[in-house]
Amino acid sequence: MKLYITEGSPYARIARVVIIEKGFDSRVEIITAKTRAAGSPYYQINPSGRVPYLIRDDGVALEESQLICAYLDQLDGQPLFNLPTGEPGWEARRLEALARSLADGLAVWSRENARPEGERSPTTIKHEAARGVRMADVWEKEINHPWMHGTLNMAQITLACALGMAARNPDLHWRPGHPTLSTWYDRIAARPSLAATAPPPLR
Ligand SMILES: N[C@@H](CCC(=O)N[C@@H](CS)C(=O)NCC(=O)O)C(=O)O
Repeated sequence: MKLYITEGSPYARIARVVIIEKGFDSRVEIITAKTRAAGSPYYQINPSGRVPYLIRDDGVALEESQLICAYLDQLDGQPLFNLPTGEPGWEARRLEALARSLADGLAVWSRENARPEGERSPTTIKHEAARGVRMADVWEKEINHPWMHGTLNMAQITLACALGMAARNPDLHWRPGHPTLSTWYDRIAARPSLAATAPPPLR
């Protein structure tokens, strides 16, 4: 299989973490794509131009990190990330969605930062920065939820990849005022799958 990524994409990182956690490193070739560039050869491979993008062994290709992770997880018949039934399952989905909401906002902010200086929207950046603060406040409380502790799950991976975006955004400071979240993050960030996929700081 082939997984197209960019080093800074939190969504691609989620898929990469799952690949490592599943022990699929040798089954999936990781390829860095050139995204957001006119005429990129990557558009011949994935017309949407987005990452992550998984090309399965049978040639079928999948977009969307949640779909890619769900596919990879069931591949060996020993899923790691199945959800509990009933109310605990809804809690798990709620927390994953909340983590994804944080990632989505921070991704918009990063995208804005990546534009040429004269094309950046201060309004969008202000809006996403304020959303980021509100979401970090929410997570400072939610991080005590039992689903965010113990056996690794998709909500934990998604939140860790969202918070890890601070490495690529010099204006994102989610730690101050959020000591419980900071302690949680430091623990999960040390996990080999997360350490191996940490986004390199912007040059
Ligand atoms: N909902 C998608 C989001 C994927 C996404 O937005 N990827 C960004 C990188 S963080 C991308 O490929 N952007 C390239 C572009 O917009 O052309 C997922 O979960 O996979």
